[in-house]
Amino acid sequence: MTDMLEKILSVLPENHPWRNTIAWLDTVDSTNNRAKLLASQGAPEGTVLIADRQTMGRGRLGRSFQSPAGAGVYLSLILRPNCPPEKLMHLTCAVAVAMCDAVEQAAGFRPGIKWTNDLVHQGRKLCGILTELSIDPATGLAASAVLGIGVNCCQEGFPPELSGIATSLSIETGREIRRADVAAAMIQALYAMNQHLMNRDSMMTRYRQDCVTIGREVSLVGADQTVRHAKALDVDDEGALVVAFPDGTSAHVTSGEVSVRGMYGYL
Ligand code: BT5
Repeated sequence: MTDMLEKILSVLPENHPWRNTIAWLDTVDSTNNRAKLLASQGAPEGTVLIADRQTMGRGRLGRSFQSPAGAGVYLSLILRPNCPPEKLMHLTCAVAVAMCDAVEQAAGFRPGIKWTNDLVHQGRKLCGILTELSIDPATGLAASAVLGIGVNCCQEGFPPELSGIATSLSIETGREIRRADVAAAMIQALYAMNQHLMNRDSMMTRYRQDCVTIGREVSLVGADQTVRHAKALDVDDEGALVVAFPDGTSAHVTSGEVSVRGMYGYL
């Protein structure tokens, strides 16, 4: 499988600054687990791990991300922000916009973003993002950020539990998708995002343009599984969803507090 790495490098520009810090893994429990370990051992910014398959691909809040062999790009990137974590509230949103750029580049269509971190097309999910920060206890700064992204590329179908909610780039385009093209586009989009990461306002403006949740009636599912109905009005500059409740009150809710479901389905 090292020829996958060769294929990715053959698509990346020859002078790309992260060329020498990309690794391809045949099987791993989770590229985010491996990247967090490497980050704790001092791996530099721009370290990229890509796996053919994950045995324990992770989503948020203990959920899993199905990562079968040969089907997707399962990628984790290490950044070294070294800034107060409050300055990174928009990071997951910035990654989502970058992944819209990457999909557009590699597959020729621009997906939407289901708040906060799912890329969707025609109402189905084709990419999930899991961002994990590590804070240096001595300085209180974010010593590393591991950005984990899974993109469904070549699946022609999904197991029953995902068949109503998941899709892939090949299903959506009706053509063969080369994972190396997708991976290279992701790396380039993430590099560009990192260059402009502190330009929060323009990142969030782009996020709002891609976010398909704004304007919808949604169900907010709390950690305790309580459900509240609301209308999604906007996304604030820190990535929180601004919602209005039927009683006329409004709130800014974060992805740590609630998940969003559509009133009549996944979106
Ligand atoms: C996510 O969580 O969608 C974040 C997924 C991040 C995966 C990447 S892969 C590389 C890196 N290494 C890791 O271990 N993780 C990252 P969440 O929003 O919690 O969504 C999880 C839910 O998505 C599950 O409960 C399923 O309903 C659904 N799901 C699982 N696998 C899927 C898939 N392959 N495609 C679409 N939906 C999926």
